Amino acid sequence: MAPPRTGLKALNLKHYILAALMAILAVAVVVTVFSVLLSPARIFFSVTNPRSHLLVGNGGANLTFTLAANNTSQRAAVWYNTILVDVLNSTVVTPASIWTKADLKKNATSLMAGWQTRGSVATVDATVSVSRGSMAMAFINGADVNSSAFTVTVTAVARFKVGIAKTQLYDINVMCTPVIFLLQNRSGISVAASGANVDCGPY
Ligand SMILES: *[C@@H]1O[C@H](CO)[C@@H](O)[C@H](O)[C@H]1NC(C)=O
Ligand SMILES: *[C@@H]1O[C@H](CO)[C@@H](O)[C@H](O)[C@H]1NC(C)=O
Ligand SMILES: *[C@@H]1O[C@H](CO)[C@@H](O)[C@H](O)[C@H]1NC(C)=O
Ligand SMILES: *[C@@H]1O[C@H](CO)[C@@H](O)[C@H](O)[C@H]1NC(C)=O
Ligand SMILES: *[C@@H]1O[C@H](CO)[C@@H](O)[C@H](O)[C@H]1NC(C)=O
Ligand SMILES: *[C@@H]1O[C@H](CO)[C@@H](O)[C@H](O)[C@H]1NC(C)=O
Ligand SMILES: CC(=O)N[C@H]1CO[C@H](CO)[C@@H](O)[C@@H]1O
Repeated sequence: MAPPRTGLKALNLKHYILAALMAILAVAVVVTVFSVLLSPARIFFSVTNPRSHLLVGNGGANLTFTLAANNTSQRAAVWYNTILVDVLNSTVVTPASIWTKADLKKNATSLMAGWQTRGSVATVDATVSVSRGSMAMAFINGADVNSSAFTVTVTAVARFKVGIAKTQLYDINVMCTPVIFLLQNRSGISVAASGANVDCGPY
């Protein structure tokens, strides 16, 4: 009975060594994957279709745009825990800048609906209501919305996923400027064009 037992022991030992080696390899692979991956998992935000409508009822205006996020990573999916979007009444962030929070239209196909797959572009529609008489009216500042340039900021918290491995939460802060919310209508003038799309960058 002794020899088979020895054989078994030897076999077990081999298994242990193999298992240990594989564990080390697996850890090495995971570490490499993450250190190489985290920087390429870059998300490029842009403001598309910026436009404004004057409101007849209250003399204010609605600023609308679509925020697009291009996940250029070929390996990592991204999930947004929170996304906050603000519009500033200037192209620079100064103490005099007026900030207004944009409402994001969340639905089953928007940017915030779930995991954004690798190498894909996802969008969410945003609206800012500027009403006459409020501080927010300083946005328009008596000037033509056509010629006023604004800044959109995006503050997000996101998690990345490679295979089944998920990362911790990361902060994303980008600024898109100058954004011109091209006026769509005034006194019966109806304009189809939107302002130019604007790429966002870190700030
Ligand atoms: C303006 O925006 C508000 C809130 O975002 C919305 O309820 C309203 O319907 C919009 N009005 C027009 C004319 O687009
Ligand atoms: C997203 O990024 C990729 C890679 O840089 C690029 O080829 C593609 O055109 C971008 N998509 C959009 C809609 O900008
Ligand atoms: C933004 O609003 C503030 C406060 O009303 C004002 O002082 C400033 O001039 C405005 N900026 C622009 C570019 O209109
Ligand atoms: C959902 O949101 C996306 C992006 O904001 C928009 O393109 C789409 O039309 C919306 N779908 C519905 C059903 O509202
Ligand atoms: C705003 O700009 C558009 C495009 O240049 C133009 O067609 C439109 O008449 C302008 N609106 C006003 C009120 O000037
Ligand atoms: C501009 O368009 C909005 C929404 O389409 C509408 O509610 C508003 O009455 C229009 N304003 C003028 C001056 O035509
Ligand atoms: C719209 C958009 O997301 N464009 C970006 C796509 O990714 C490249 C880099 O891979 C950027 O240069 C673009 O600005």
